[in-house]
Amino acid sequence: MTLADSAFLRACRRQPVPHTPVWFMRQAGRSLPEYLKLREGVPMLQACATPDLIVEITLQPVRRYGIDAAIFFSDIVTPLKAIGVDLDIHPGIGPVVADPIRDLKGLDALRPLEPDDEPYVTESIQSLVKELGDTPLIGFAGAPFTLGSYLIEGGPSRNHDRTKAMMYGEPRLWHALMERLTEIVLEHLLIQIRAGASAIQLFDSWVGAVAPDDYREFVLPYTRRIFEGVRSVPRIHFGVGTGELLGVLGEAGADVVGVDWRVPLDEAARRVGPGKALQGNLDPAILLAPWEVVEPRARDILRRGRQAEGHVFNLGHGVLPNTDPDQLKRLTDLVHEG
Ligand code: 1CP
Repeated sequence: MTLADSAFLRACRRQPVPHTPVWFMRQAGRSLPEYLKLREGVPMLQACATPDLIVEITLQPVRRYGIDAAIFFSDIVTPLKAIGVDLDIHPGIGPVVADPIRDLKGLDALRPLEPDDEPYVTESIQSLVKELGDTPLIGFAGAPFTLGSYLIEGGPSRNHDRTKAMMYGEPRLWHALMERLTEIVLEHLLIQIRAGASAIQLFDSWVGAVAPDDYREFVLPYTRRIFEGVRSVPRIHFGVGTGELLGVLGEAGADVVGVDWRVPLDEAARRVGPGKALQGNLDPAILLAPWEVVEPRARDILRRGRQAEGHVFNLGHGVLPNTDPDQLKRLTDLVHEG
């Protein structure tokens, strides 16, 4: 097997596979004891700028589970930090922005990302590609809507009220913000691809808050431009609570559409339409139940996934921090055995 022939990249391209490939969102840096040990006393953003740590944390789940792809250890806000936005990641909370963007003046904080703003990204990916051999490395970025939500709200938010208030109430400001974020996200993905990432995932985690027509008007032009700009590798597009958006997400141009646990994969295939592979979609909370509960549900997902033109097994959202790593190992083995 070669990298280009790996089950993961083949499934993304909708080609026949020897077994269903599997990886887990947030597989790096959650429940693994070896991760927690490495991170002791190291703030998150410092870890994300330290190549030795990035490489080791990215490899940990690959060694432990034997999954079909690695995902670069970082966070969606690191390119914003790299251009000087005053933000931090608070343990147990998430990204917190010192000066939320609420007006045109606030946009000044968002200068373009230059190719050499993130030397630690390039260096880490170059080492990882050597270490990983035939295992693909997924690069990623947060999508403009989701990044915009942190910048506008100032931190995590339940309903994204201020974000939507800007989108509906100040559309010119909204579009100007989305334009700037689109260029930053695109450059961040290109930096990862140039360094050797063999696929990318765009996380639009919170875009499920938006109705389909509003998605078309306020979000789609930007996700479309991003996917057009990264045609050289398979592209995965993921959001949470996007059941009603699956059709319009299919129009954004990714090769693979991620599905959360709320819509069964056979139904998701129908909603997304032809010409796409799907990724998903076991509810991460099911892994907190005994294996006897997990097994039939995982098999059901494999069965429904066969209705899609390609299937990458994953969870419907990130691994929960209290997940027993042994459950993920058993799940990986089950998916591989088919
Ligand atoms: O997948 C991996 O294992 C790679 C590491 C990774 C990824 C892909 C991290 C490390 N963050 C992310 C993406 C990310 N970050 C997303 C998209 C994926 C998703 O929806 O889960 C989002 C929305 C964030 C923002 C973020 N960063 C949050 C969520 C806050 C909220 O709004 O609820 C949190 C808690 C963080 C911090 C973070 N990111 C990653 C780690 C290991 C941590 C915890 C760091 C710490 O507290 O020390």
